[in-house]
Amino acid sequence: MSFNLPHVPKADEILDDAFRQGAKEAKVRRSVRAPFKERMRESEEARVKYIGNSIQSDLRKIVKRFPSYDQLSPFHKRLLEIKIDKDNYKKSLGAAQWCLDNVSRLKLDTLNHLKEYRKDTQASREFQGRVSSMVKRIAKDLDELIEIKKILREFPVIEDLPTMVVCGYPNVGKSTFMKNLTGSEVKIASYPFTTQSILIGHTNIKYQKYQIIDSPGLLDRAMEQRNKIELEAVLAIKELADVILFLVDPTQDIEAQVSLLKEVSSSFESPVFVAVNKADVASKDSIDAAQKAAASFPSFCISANNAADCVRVFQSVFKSLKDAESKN
Ligand SMILES: Nc1nc2c(ncn2[C@@H]2O[C@H](COP(=O)(O)OP(=O)(O)O)[C@@H](O)[C@H]2O)c(=O)[nH]1
Ligand SMILES: [Mg+2]
Repeated sequence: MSFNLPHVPKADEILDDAFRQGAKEAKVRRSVRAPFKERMRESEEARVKYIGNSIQSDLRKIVKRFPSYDQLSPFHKRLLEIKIDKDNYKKSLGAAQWCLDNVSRLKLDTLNHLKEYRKDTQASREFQGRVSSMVKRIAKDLDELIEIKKILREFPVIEDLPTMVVCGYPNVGKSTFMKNLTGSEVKIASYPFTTQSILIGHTNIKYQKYQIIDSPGLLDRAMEQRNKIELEAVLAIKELADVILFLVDPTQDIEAQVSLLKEVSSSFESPVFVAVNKADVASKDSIDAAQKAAASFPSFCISANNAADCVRVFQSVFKSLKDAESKN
């Protein structure tokens, strides 16, 4: 999901724009040929209408185009919560809605009043005072939305698709696996608030589209080495993973890798599959040792350099998920 977020003006900017437009339109009406009172009324009517419309248009864009918190995916909710208080977000959007509703109502009331009591241009002045204070009342909320927009704008684009998260030590072949599975079409998106990024790829099997995610720097080292923000980012990934594929490189330290494997599997609820990689170069002994160490997980033996191996593993993993689902 990527968001099409509007420009969020500050309170002063909203008012300056609105009053400038109102003044411009009022001036045009004042100079037409008509009795003085009639001109004044029409001029003030135009002012009220244009001030109201301008404020309404700014606020409507905000209310319509910012996603409501509840509409966000669990992944995006998590990411958002790393940085901001969700209640603040709800409150700020609520404040914009409140202001929009009140300005709209007051505009209609004032226009009716001006129609009915033709001489009373005082109503226009009152309108201007009241909308000013309404917009000023939400100044802090607008500032908050300006900050939230910066965060939302950087959110990685994640689709609601069956998703495999690939993890394992550095250099075990995760990127190679993704590249061969997706035909090199891997997008890089950054996490907001961390220096880390996530790699997102897609592949199709029998008309179903799948998403594959690698998060270098996050799921390739021990949890205690991660700072709080990185841990939160790990939790966000947790929301995305329908299944985890943990790659083990038997030519590297197996014990350390299996310890990470256990950590990952205990912090995620999703099922974990293991692929012992680099079968083309690793010794038979080391492959056996890796498979034995990971014996409590369903495992494969592959060479990620070989695209057919990658596809086979991917298909078997999702097939066994489907089989498990239909049994339940
Ligand atoms: N021989 C061999 N090399 C592999 C295999 N898979 C990956 N590699 C190599 O291992 C290195 C690290 O791979 P990469 O995909 O970047 O690992 P990542 O850090 O886990 O993403 C690269 O030089 C790859 O070419 C494999 O199955 N066989
Ligand atoms: Mg990589």
